[in-house]
Amino acid sequence: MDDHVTLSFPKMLDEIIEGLEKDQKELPSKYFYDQRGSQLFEEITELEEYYPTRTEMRIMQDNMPYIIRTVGSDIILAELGSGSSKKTRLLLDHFPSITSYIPIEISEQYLAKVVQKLNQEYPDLQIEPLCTDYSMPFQLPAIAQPYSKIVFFYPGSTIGNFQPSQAKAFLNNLSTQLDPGDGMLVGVDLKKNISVLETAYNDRQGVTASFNKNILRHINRKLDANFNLNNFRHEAFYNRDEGRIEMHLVSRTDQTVTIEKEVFHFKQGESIHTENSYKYSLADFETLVSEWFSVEKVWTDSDHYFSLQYLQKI
Ligand code: AVI
Repeated sequence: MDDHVTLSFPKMLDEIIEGLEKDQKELPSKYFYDQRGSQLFEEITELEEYYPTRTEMRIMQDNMPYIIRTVGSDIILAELGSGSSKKTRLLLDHFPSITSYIPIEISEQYLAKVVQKLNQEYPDLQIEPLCTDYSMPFQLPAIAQPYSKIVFFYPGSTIGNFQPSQAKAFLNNLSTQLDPGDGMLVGVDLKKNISVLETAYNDRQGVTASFNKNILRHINRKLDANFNLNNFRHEAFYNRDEGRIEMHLVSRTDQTVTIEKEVFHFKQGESIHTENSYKYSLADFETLVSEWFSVEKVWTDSDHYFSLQYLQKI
């Protein structure tokens, strides 16, 4: 029922085996997001400790007229990883000049549900959903209606889940779809006090821990695998040298796990690295994007925890 992520079975198996064969075992963080994982992530966004979502929403609410003026009119808005499109509604409600909306989402089910709802709520909006793994090269659907520019919307600092080299490959891929003058509205989490960061990924209720462990549950369900979730504990810490929060699952004991007849050994205390969440300074982010985009405008909150940035294709 909840075959949420529409990736082919052999690809998933290959990626997982490749990650677990490394000296520092790792798993691709996209496999957090089956139906349960997407729900847990929604719960994370509501947690008191997890500041990014509400801070970004607040930045959008506080600066909406300015954002509209900067982004321009008659645009095609293409949202990467549209999920529940909560933040998009904020744009759609204030931006009558969005002529078409392209939600891009890996999860077919999520996408179908959201499109159905948006069609009811915004009957005049042309919606062209695209179901794809946007971390791989993809092509935007052709839009018949006239428009002035294409703007990618990439909120939530999901760009921080790429390593900088991956982020560059991703930006390069996006830029092939854009003409000079097109743009991107992107949420970027900023460097800050380490305790604020570590608290955000170690919430008291343990929702982030469940989200982290869900990657193992997802693998058990999709593949013939036998991870015992109780034998792993959640760990999240800020790696100052790399400028990122790292999430790991640490083996509580010496154990073996079988995935489709492949056997993996875990020593007590050995970890699987499951996610990176990079935190940028404004200058570092500008450097990261500079080959393809100029930073036209940056909006932040009063604590400078988070930024929403408008980038223009050069
Ligand atoms: C989706 N992404 C931006 C989240 C983040 O903060 O890196 C995923 C997440 N991981 C743990 N909590 C939230």
